[in-house]
Amino acid sequence: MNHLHDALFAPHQGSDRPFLTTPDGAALSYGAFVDLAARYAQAMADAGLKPGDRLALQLDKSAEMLAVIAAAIRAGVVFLPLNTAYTAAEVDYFIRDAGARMLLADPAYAGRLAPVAKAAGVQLETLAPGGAGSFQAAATGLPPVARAPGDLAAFLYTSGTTGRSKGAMLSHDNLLSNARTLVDLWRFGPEDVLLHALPIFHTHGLFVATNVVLLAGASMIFLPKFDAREVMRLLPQATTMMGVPTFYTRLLAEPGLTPEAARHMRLFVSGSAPLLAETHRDWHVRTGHRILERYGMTETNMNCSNPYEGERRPGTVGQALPGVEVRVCDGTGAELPRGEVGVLEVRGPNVFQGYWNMPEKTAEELRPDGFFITGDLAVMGADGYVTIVGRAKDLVISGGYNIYPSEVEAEIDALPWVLESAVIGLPHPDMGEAVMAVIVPRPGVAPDPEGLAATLSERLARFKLPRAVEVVAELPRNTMGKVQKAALRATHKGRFG
Ligand code: MCA
Ligand code: AMP
Repeated sequence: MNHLHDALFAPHQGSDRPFLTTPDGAALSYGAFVDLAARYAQAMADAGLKPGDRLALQLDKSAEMLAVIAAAIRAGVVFLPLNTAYTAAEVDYFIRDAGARMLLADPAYAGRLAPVAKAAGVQLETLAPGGAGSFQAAATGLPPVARAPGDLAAFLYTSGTTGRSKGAMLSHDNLLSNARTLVDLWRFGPEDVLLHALPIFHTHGLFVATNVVLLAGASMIFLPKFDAREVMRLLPQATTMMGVPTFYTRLLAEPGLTPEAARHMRLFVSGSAPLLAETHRDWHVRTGHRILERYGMTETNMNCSNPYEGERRPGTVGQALPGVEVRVCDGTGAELPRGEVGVLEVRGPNVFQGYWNMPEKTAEELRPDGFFITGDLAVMGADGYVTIVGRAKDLVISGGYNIYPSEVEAEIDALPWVLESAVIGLPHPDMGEAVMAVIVPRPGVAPDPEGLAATLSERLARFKLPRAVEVVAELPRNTMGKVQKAALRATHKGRFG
């Protein structure tokens, strides 16, 4: 048996039913998808990839990318999907840390990735829609390789508040158990058509959206990226959509968003960042639908959800999923009474297996009793509804992407004109939060705030770049000498409107 393959892919073998359609109307059947995955799996084996080897992917969103992921699962190869915005310097870290054997990239990225792949001793291959690229499906398929529920399926990299990015190890059952719960809870079935506009290198677009579709035998309209007009055009053909809050705020700006336009829809899901209660209410007024907000993390998949039937309470992330335990604790892991604010901890079959090659980091965040410390500050009501009220971790979430201030500060501090810096997240009408850098220049060296973004973009993905920069004489500090980011956020809070 291959735990994930048997549940997600095997039932669809030979099926003519549509798995996905693209905006131009082209359709890929489930049978063709499973067949392609089997042949990519054979190509992986032919290339020398063995069960347990790591395969890094920096690919534009496509059906082929999904087939490669299905192939890795079939072949027992551990895949690590990487944001296409990552620079060569960022990819360099991931392929070395994961000990990747192969890096499969879009041809457009191969040029910049070739030097880092070579230096790291990682085989670089290209994949392109339509079968172009050096990595080609084999003529025949590989039989599924046996994988137990606890075997590793994927590494997803996530940063901590300090230090290096960590590879969260997710097992076959972490992914499958969560997808099963969501299909059930959100009532997904074969008649559903999911409008898929999320990227597929993160949990939301890949493990939540795609795995739920596969498990339910539903189909999806697969958009290369989110585009409000395109979503409006295709909405009448869909029954469900999953998105980050920015999707919903941008769609609210579309005059065509009416109950009529959303008539075929049965469910809108939001997550990855806080959905303002105001957006929830505006959406209801405009469409007649109440957005279902849920809460998750890379390390845990989904933890909490508002109900399908019952009250979808604006500003809350609902209750713990069936089979998942959540508790609000003080810093020691002692549970606090309902109504008190503390750190949210989670336990269940969804919780990851630890960080790759980082036993100390794993021990810091996973308690001996199996609870994972999320770093999110929350309060739980008497009825179990959870409200996320803040973050104990220094993290900015912009348009659903995580940006770790410590990583951006380290790059800024390395510049010759900078003495020190503080990177903060400020409210932003479109992205929820956006990044600002407050910089103290080195005495006697001319500051160059205008050139900052261009310099940083050589090393950092563009979504991490500060959208505002302020040069100051000194940073506010408390008596312990620690930079007071809350004070900085208060000073600059209106910066992005
Ligand atoms: C793009 N840019 C951004 C972001 N996206 N800047 C800050 N934050 C962002 N999220 C920058 C680009 O670098 C570019 O800058 C400029 O904005 C325009 O780029 P474009 O690609 O056109 O942007 P967009 O199409 O407007 O994208 C915004 C977006 C997208 C639709 C909100 O970021 C998106 O699809 N986000 C979803 C992220 C997601 O799936 N998160 C789930 C993570 P320049 O001009 O300088 O080059 S999983 C997770 O968090 C957990 C597990 C969970 O609970 O789900
Ligand atoms: P990631 O590291 O990409 O998995 O991001 C996980 C983080 O996203 C969580 O720890 C939360 O801070 C945040 N998050 C996800 N869903 C929600 C939500 N519905 N409301 C508030 N924050 C959320």
